[in-house]
Amino acid sequence: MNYASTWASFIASIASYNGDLSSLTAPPFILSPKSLLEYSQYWGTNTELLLAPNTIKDDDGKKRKSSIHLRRLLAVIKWYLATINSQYASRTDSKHSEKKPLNPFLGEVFVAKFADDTQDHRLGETKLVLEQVQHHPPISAYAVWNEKQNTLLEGYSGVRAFMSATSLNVRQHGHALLHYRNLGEDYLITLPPLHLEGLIKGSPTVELDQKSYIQSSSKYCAVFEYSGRGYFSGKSNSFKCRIYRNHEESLNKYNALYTIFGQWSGVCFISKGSEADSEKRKRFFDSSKAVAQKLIVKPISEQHELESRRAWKKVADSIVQGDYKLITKEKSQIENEQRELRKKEEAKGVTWTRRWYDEIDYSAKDHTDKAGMKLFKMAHLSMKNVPSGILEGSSKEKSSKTMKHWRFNLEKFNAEKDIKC
Ligand code: 0T9
Repeated sequence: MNYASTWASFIASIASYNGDLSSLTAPPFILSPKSLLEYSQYWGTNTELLLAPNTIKDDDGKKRKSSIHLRRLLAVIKWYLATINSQYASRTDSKHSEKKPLNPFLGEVFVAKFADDTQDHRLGETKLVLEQVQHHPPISAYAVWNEKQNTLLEGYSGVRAFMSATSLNVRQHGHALLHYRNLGEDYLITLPPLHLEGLIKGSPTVELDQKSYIQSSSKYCAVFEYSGRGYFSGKSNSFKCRIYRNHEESLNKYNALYTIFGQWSGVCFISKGSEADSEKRKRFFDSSKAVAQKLIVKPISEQHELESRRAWKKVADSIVQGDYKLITKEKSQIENEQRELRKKEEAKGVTWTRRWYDEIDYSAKDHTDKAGMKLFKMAHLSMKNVPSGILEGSSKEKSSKTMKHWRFNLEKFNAEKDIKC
């Protein structure tokens, strides 16, 4: 079969797709040799911007009208724009085409460091700690930790995909929490829905949809609205972000202090008030120019057998070679090993121990994440296990009763003996 007809029959097969992406047998040229777990690394790519709020202090510069908390939120938004560009756009190859990642196994880990190539080493060491905490449905947990600046980004994400007539729609479960411990400031970040465009022509790209939120513990909040080609501006990756003093004011867009607008993968502008004012706008940020820190990963020969690139090496090599039989053989081996492990656990009545993450239950009185919970309450976001960014009281909330969320356990990570960044 030639390329075009293989692709056409693959597209036909996903039209009748049942909800479980791992069950799709995609042609080898659309397979990525990377594990989906690795995709969470991009939360830390723009390290310098992530750490920038730490340098916004009361005494910097002249007396300013805007509050220090507002200025920090604006800095967080710059980082957020850079990170979503890294996560959803600039990560892909020159053709900007998505490929189907490997389905991470339970207990798979990926650890690395972001290089600090500043002259004065002002950033300090930033560690990346990823762990697959659930296989079915899949959930990846992530942490980006900078000890010197006492700054931690932690979160988790699990995707659910639904096929429509022309695109693959994806909802994410999970969220991120950003802690600037020296500032005593925390942020809650929700994960936007997305869809894949260009499936039929064979070059799938991500477009973000609907809304997402950033809630600061200082009460300031930001509401993002995403749109693709031909909605707000005719450009792909368009967004509008309105900034409010607090959640209550965000219920009426005319309360917006500022509106940021443009492309999250490129240039965007800021204007005062609730509208995207193209006459009074100022340039705000250009994601395509954001500095990306290099990720330093240990050579495979030094990796533990649970580390992504070591565990998947044979599969990855066969994907690069495009050897379909070998891909299937190597993949089945990993899948069978996993099935055996689960059977043994079941027989012993035990479950897999998560290495560095704990599942916290927000419905338990004595849970240990009061700071995170406070942000959910401030933003009036649902704390239940529903898609990210669902508001409290929404009809979609009824689909879940539990409130379980994955949190990074720094003590466990520091006590780790076998797997080092
Ligand atoms: C979390 C990110 C996520 C993961 C990926 C949808 C997608 C899997 C999830 C949401 C990261 O923080 C950000 C970026 C890209 C998302 C992926 C893009 C993509 O195509 C895959 C899906 C599962 C597929 O592989 C579909 C197969 C397709 C390429 C061929 C039909």
